[in-house]
Amino acid sequence: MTYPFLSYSPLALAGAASLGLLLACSGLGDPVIEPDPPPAANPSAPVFSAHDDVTAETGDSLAVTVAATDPKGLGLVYTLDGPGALDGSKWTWAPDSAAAGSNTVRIIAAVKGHPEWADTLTFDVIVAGAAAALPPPVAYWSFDEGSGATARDALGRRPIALYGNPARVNGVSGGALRFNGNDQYGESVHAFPDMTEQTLSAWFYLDTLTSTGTATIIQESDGTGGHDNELTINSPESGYARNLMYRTRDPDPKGLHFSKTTFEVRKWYHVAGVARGDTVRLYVNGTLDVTDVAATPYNLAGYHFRIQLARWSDGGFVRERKLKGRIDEVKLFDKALTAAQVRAEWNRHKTAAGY
Ligand SMILES: [Ca+2]
Ligand SMILES: [Ca+2]
Repeated sequence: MTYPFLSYSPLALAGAASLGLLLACSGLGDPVIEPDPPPAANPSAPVFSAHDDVTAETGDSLAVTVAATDPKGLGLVYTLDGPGALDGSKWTWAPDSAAAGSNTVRIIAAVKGHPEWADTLTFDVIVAGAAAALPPPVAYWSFDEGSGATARDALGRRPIALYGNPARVNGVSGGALRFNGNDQYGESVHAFPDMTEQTLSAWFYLDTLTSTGTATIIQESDGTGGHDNELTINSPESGYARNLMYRTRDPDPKGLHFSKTTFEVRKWYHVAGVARGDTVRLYVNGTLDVTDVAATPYNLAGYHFRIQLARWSDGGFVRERKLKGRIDEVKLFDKALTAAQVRAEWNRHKTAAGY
């Protein structure tokens, strides 16, 4: 008996709806005062699908089509609040240098004759370029002090003590540190802050390879095996390609992220590890290299040990991984930089880096 009931129920509903319409029509002559339903609840109102933020360089020509639904086929009118131009539902913009930074674009779709039936789509366009706006870092070691046994943090919170007197040399911007891969490294009693998003950005130059090959640029550990946060250059001597390893604080292998790009000695490179939610992106020389997506968000918080520079150490669990070469302009952000923002960091120093 259940089956016929279910089969006929749509017809029953349609009949009820038609009856309701007839009853409403029959009452047209009577004054009926009812409150307007909120626009979002109106089934005739359009609905935009979500749209991600957009990144661009100055000089790019952007074109984004953002059609909303038209549930009743009544026709939509699109209007724009923000930069660029709108032709129907197609938004275009060629940002110049004055637009560098974050720009809010708002597009409204309204039903013709019913402007109160509308939906609004908002997205951000981050424009890179010479004056691209990066968020403030939470730590920034420029190595521009010129002398002394401390690598100064521009934010003042996380100075790194230097051991073995690493050389002060020219970097991609001002000074850099050159480590001998033996007894020279940096260590801070301070740690990274807990983060929900992260970008670890650094420039490095390998002079030669050490006996084990693997060379850590910067690392912050948790005092026990695994679960560290680091940028390390792997090596064939240790069974890897000579690629970048960016680690989030997750158990292996979830925490391990490897670049496709491999590196040569005696060249400057820029690398960035970016984590936000369930997505990690690695960038090499301003270009997206790898995207890793996990089933659950990556971890960037937890128990912290000390920051290491040019070596790897996890308290009593020391593997060294000393770097023989140069490190410059190391920056830690508690934001996931956009592709355009990473590219801006690359563009800023690539000429001095020999590109
Ligand atoms: Ca520098
Ligand atoms: Ca650890």
